[in-house]
Amino acid sequence: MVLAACGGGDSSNGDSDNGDSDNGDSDNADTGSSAEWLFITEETGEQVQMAYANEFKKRIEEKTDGDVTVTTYEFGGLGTETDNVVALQENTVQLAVTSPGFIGNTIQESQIFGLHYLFPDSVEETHKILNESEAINVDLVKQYEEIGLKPLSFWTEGFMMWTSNKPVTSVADFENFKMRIQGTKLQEEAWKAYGGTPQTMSWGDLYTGLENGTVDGQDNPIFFIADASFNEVQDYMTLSRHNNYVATTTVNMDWFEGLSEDYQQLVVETVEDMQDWIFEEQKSQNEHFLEVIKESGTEVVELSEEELAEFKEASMGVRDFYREEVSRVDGAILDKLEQEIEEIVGE
Ligand code: 6CS
Repeated sequence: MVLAACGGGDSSNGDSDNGDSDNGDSDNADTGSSAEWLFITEETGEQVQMAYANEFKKRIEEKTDGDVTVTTYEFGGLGTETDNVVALQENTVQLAVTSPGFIGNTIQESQIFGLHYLFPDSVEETHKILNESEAINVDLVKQYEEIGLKPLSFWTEGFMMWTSNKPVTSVADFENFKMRIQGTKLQEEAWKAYGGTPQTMSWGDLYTGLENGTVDGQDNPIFFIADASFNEVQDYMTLSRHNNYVATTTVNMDWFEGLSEDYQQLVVETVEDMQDWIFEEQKSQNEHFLEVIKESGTEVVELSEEELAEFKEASMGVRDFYREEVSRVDGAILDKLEQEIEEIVGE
């Protein structure tokens, strides 16, 4: 393997013919012959997940002096977000950025990230928790490994905010509010706890769904709301910070274990090094797009301490639902994570 810092190339968004590719199996890695690794995300253009995949591509291709080509695929390149999970399990792609809202029906425990107000009101502290938590990086990882997937890192795409066509600042405002969800039962329960009516929808259909009133609102990080132009069809964005959008860099386990030790180390090190890089990337995109939304005329609403407290209180019962109806380990991962969060926030 060559680890010289030269070469590299432009990102390709899934436009290569991968029919003849070998996927970096150990033989190729050992002999140094060329390999192609396919990397799928749930986003498009320069959105955070694609920025991540293209940065990973750049770093790997540079470090292997072009012996490995990483081909990145945008959302839709291989089907829906849930098709991405199947493609990863079947090794049709080797790497993916996955979200709990889509992989949560396959790995129940990952729905933990759908719990509102679980993480602190600081994206920096959330970054630290995602990097250091044993509950996440050891216990939750085991749940993925049981079905042949290996998460290499968990990282935030930023706070989630809800949008609407009327001000939504109290639990009562959610009564009969048709809220778009990605599709897990935890997400369903989370909005029902406020009196809302959750409705599953792919983000590819969401702009139209909001425009024609099939749904009344949605939640996402700021960069995504603006880049997908949801603000064009929503009058209000509430800085609800009810959740952090946690993305997971995930690989097919058999593929990863088939790589030479050098290549395994290269992948792990690159992903580790990218944790701070992606943190800064999401931060800058979210800051930039907040201004874009303000300028677009969509009203940005702050919640008072009292309003926030009402939502937090209403959300707490969903943790019991997670423990009793979702978790396969009786909520043990949540118990540990809550403790770790308390320790980190108290530092
Ligand atoms: O709302 C969604 O479904 C999309 N949101 C983000 C931030 N990334 C991908 C996902 O599919």
